[in-house]
Amino acid sequence: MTQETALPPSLQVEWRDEIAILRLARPEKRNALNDPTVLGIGTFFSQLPAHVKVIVLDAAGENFSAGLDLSELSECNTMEGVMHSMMWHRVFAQVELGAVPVVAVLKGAVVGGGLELAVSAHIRIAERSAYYALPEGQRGIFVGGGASVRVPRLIGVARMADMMLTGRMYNAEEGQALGISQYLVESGAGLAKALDLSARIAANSPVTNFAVIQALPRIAETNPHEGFLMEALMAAIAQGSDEAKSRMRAFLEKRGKKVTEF
Ligand code: 1HE
Repeated sequence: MTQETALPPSLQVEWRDEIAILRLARPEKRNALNDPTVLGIGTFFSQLPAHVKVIVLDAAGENFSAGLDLSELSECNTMEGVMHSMMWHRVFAQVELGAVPVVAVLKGAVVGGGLELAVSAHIRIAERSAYYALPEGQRGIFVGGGASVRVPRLIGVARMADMMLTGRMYNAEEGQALGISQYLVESGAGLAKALDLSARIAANSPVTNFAVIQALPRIAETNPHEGFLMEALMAAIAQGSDEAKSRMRAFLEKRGKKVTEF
């Protein structure tokens, strides 16, 4: 596949067997997200080769992303504004509810639309330089890339409201304590950690990874009545797979790893 030729210069891809690294590559503009970049992320996710099992979302330079490219804020009318926001929603839904798990490496500015992209990933590794902000409040706009849905899942409505109303920022340590990131590493160590975790994720059964990214968030947000049924159906599908059977047999025959050895 010649996917890289279809992507804008603000995106780079590195293929490492089962792991694909998608890198925001516009450091001179702090990886601000212009339309070609957002659409390019969508193109990347929609053309993912079947052998790829994990995506690492990385960024060139010192910052993950300074959010929406403010130079592109044109005088669009209301409907164009709605459609633009929905374009971001579509692309970030491809990140969150695509075929494979996504591991994001966060550093420096993770702000506005940059935070919206980050929270669409499944695992977030923060380097100590990372900081989080939603400056939409101060710019006279509102979030439009899914933050009102995904950020409160992690930190609650009250904290997000505080970020937007007062311009409050959280540093990497605070973000880790609040649950924005699942891992906190030294500056420069994020990609290595992401590749290490990605190798573990790639070693899982694809059915389990599918269930975790597709079924788990839906079950968690639906009413328990339907959630329990969805869980039971997903559990039966996973257990019935050949891969699950051979993994369980391997453990019972002392060939599989113990939990403490993973
Ligand atoms: C940009 C952008 C951008 C930098 N759009 N060009 N996002 C924001 O409100 C954040 C705006 N950016 C900043 O506050 C700062 O750039 C940073 C704190 C992130 C980094 O500061 P610094 O000192 O490292 O860089 P800089 O000198 O401010 O910026 C370097 C260049 O990047 C400069 O361009 P240059 O041509 O003068 O070199 C900046 O103009 C450019 N740049 N950030 C465009 N965001 C779907 S709705 C989502 C809504 C939002 O995301 S709103 C939040 C927007």
